[in-house]
Amino acid sequence: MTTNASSNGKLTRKDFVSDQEVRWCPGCGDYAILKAVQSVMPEIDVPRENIVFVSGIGCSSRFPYYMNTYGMHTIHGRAPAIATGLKLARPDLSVWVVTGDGDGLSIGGNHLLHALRRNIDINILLFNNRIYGLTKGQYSPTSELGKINKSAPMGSIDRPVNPLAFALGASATFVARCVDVEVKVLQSVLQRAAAHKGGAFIEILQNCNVFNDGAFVPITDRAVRDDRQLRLEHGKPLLFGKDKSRGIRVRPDLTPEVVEVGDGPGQVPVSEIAVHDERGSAAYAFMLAQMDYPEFPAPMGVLHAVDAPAYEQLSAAQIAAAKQKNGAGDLKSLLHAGTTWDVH
Ligand SMILES: Cc1ncc(C[n+]2csc(CCOP(=O)(O)OP(=O)(O)O)c2C)c(N)n1
Ligand code: SF4
Repeated sequence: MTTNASSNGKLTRKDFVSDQEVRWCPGCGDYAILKAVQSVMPEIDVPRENIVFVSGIGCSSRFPYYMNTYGMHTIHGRAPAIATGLKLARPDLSVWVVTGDGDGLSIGGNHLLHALRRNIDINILLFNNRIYGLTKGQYSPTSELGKINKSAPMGSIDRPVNPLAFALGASATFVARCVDVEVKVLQSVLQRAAAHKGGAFIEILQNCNVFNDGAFVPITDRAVRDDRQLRLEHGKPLLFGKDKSRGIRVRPDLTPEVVEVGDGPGQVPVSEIAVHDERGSAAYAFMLAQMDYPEFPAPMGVLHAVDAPAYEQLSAAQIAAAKQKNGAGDLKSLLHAGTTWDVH
């Protein structure tokens, strides 16, 4: 890898573009995500040689080839485990996991769960296209009930996983959702994830225009997205719609309801609209995660961002304490400390 910074010494997006031919289908949402990630890398203030992208298997998992950083294209579903080991061994690295809904939530669900609950300081980007792209259109853990495709000719009877609720259920300390082509929001959330000390989970709604085209159009289409997305901003009321004329009121039992905002008859004053708190309870974040179109607008942005000790820090502190108590240790003498056998 060569460092070819621009004349003022600052890296630009182009410095993060690799020399590999991008092999995604024309029109795939992965291109927009790649561009957004490449643009954010110069901003995260980490030397390029300290950035690593780790992926599993899937179209999305080709990502590390296209980043001019270090990278590992590993085995199906195991990127979180590899990234965990890497971050433990080299806490100075900025480690990014790129995974698909199949890779991360099916075969890799267990690995994703443990990476999140441990709060290891890695950034996990889950590209959710609600289908298996690489293997040509089988249903995935996020496919909708009743979805008809190659592996469910009569419609899927699996209840889908909600990735945000999954991450919150694993006690993730940073949970967000973005859309592939809504680049500004995506970039700002990527920056927030990079700055977060602990595990960051971002679900990115990604269009697979070949096997599941338009899966998110009802909430991402430009003409309707203001009415169907709830853009979360810390400290701001949960308002939506082009003119912010609707909002979310939350009952004491955390049941949300959509209301018309205003001072007229049947309307609710803005003071009664819930104010977004990224640092709020997990129950509040779950409430947001469960909100879905058409009953509710779909929340976008950072749902939850709280502080907790990162796994690699706890691990390093424990190793230091053990060394102080017992000395540096000697692996060979440890291995030979008990009864040993020679196996022939
Ligand atoms: C152990 C193993 N099982 C199954 C597969 C086949 N396989 C490759 S990618 C994939 C799923 C890809 O879907 P997703 O993670 O959603 O990524 P996408 O291609 O949609 O980006 C599967 C089942 C494999 N490569 N290895
Ligand atoms: S199959 Fe779908 S997800 Fe894979 S590259 Fe093509 S459009 Fe993208």
